[in-house]
Amino acid sequence: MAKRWTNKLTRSDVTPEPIFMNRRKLLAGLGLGAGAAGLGGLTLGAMPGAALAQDDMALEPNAWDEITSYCNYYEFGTRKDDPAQNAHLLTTEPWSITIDGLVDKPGDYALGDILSQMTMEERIYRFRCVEAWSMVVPWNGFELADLLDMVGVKPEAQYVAFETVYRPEEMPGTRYPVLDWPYVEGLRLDEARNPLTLMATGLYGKPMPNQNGAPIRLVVPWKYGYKSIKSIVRITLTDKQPPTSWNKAGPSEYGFYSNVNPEVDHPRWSQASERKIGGGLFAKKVPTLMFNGYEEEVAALYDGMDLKANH
Ligand SMILES: Nc1nc2c(c(=O)[nH]1)N[C@H]1C(S)=C(S)[C@@H](COP(=O)(O)O)O[C@H]1N2
Ligand SMILES: [Mo]
Repeated sequence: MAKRWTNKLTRSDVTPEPIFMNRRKLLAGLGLGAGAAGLGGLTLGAMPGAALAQDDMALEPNAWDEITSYCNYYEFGTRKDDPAQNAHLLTTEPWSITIDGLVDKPGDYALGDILSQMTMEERIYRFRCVEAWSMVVPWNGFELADLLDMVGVKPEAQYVAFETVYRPEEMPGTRYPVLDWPYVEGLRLDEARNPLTLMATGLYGKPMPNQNGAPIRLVVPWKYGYKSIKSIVRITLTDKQPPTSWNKAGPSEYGFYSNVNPEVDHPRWSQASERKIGGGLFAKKVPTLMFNGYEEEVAALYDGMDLKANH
């Protein structure tokens, strides 16, 4: 299969130094104090510092250590370093994905059988968390559209729902009701079929580390990071908009679409700029780009839509 989308990223310097930021305030709002949820770390608001021009958003991938040590994977804890500490507990072999709902060929598909039919690519994508930090990640994976074609999507299908594996015995973070487990996410079918939408199985040409969502996760680079659901065990085609974990946890703060948009602030913080992980605490505050820099590729999906109402 031909490569249908090409990166337009160029290189600039990025130096390593992780920072810590979490959703302590939201958790506090849910009645989960830092102690109750086992939280730690420092909550940083927008930091001072000159915003760089958008040309400086030209990108070099973050270091392996940055990508694999500064993670959000709440099933393994809410601190950024918890997943790297705890995710080794997750068994990722054997692995299969149940694909069901409005498809021609529903079933439990062994991951190896899926991969043998997919075209693997490297995609260097910007990755923008709703918490206003960002990285650049060299993913390995295949287009979700190819998997959907493999199983055959029925004409009535309008949405794709995803579910993360839920194994309390392997996931110490699920002792806490931070989210309603299992973690679930969803996309509109046309978003799922967009060539940018990736099912990722690796980083830097190596198998996906557990903390980053082994053995297979979604990557939707124009949306806030929480849409990129990890360790997927179920994909369901449906004609109804599926529930999503962060929307259930905070409906006024996290919508279904969750497109990166510098003009639509989070109710409690600005989304106009972001801190690049690896830039150091007081450097590299950069303006956030519409659709995280993928406007050309995805803006047409939302023609005529009120992006504030549909945040
Ligand atoms: N199952 C699951 N998927 C998840 C999350 C999570 O807590 N659980 N966190 C999300 C959030 S908020 C972000 S920013 C990204 C982080 O991906 P990374 O740790 O590989 O950078 O994963 C997303 N996918
Ligand atoms: Mo995130």
